[in-house]
Amino acid sequence: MRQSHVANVILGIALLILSGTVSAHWTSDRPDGHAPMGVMADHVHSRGEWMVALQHSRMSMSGLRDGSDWVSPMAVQEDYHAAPLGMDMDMSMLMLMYAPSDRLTLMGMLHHMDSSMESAMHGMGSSMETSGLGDSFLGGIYKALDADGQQLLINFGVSLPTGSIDEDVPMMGMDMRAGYPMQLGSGTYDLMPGMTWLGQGDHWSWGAQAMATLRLGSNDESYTLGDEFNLTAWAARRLTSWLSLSARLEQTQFGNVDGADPAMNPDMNPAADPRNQGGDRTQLGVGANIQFSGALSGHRLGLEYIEPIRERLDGPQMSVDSTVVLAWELAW
Ligand SMILES: [Cu+2]
Repeated sequence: MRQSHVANVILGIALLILSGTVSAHWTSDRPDGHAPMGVMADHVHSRGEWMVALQHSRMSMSGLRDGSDWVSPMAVQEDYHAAPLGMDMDMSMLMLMYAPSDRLTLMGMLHHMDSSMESAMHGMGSSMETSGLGDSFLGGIYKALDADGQQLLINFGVSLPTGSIDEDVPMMGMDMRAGYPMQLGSGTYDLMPGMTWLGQGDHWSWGAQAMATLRLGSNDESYTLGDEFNLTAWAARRLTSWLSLSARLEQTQFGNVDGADPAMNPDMNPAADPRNQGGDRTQLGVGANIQFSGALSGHRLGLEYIEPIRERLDGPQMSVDSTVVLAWELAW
């Protein structure tokens, strides 16, 4: 499988860096002590420490792919009434972390979603919007190993179905159920197990994380979103005491919808077709982390820009152009 090649290359690079310089003890007290902002649950805190974070991300999509090939909206409208042209998904996140011990950090996340999608239908354009509370997350990070400038973390948690899955949008004078990507949540409790490996040298740091999203049962609209598997690896260079730059590779695999929402017409739009939701995507991210000191000690800012370098989509399905993640963090 192609993705295991990617994983091997990433691990190979990481091991090369590792064999060079390793500092005595891993510390989060440097700008690259937190992973690039697109990586969640990448670090633990010291006993009694709290952290709050606000994050905003925007994923922009345009164009349609079937497999890796582009498909025109005209061709899609031979099989569907409408063809999606593009979509923007804005996600705001509020996160709280607390460490009851040096080994265990607990975390919770709330999300707010804002999505808009443009479609072409019989030569006319239409747009729809959905907005509201997304799914929530409760979980933790357990520090299993901490030696030789490296840490091994065990991630665990559950995504709670607080996001709506019955968002309707007006279309041609009627209220119609918006497609799967426009819904605000999964509608199911989702287990999110994972593992994170971190390493640090004098000027470099690196890490890798594997994370799964496993959907339990089916939701109130009689379907289950596909499981997701995410593998990412990064390297960061500390340029000054307050600034680091990062590069990151990410491989994501996501399954098709099992079952179907009876309120959606799968012939209407590929976004409402349960067979057109799966695929896999390889992405490259570049980012910057800033750690403040003095009067602003405890504050951090981070920015990451992520772009696909390869997509294979069960299509026709909208292709991702880019994702931008901006975050502010405060620990005390
Ligand atoms: Cu934190």
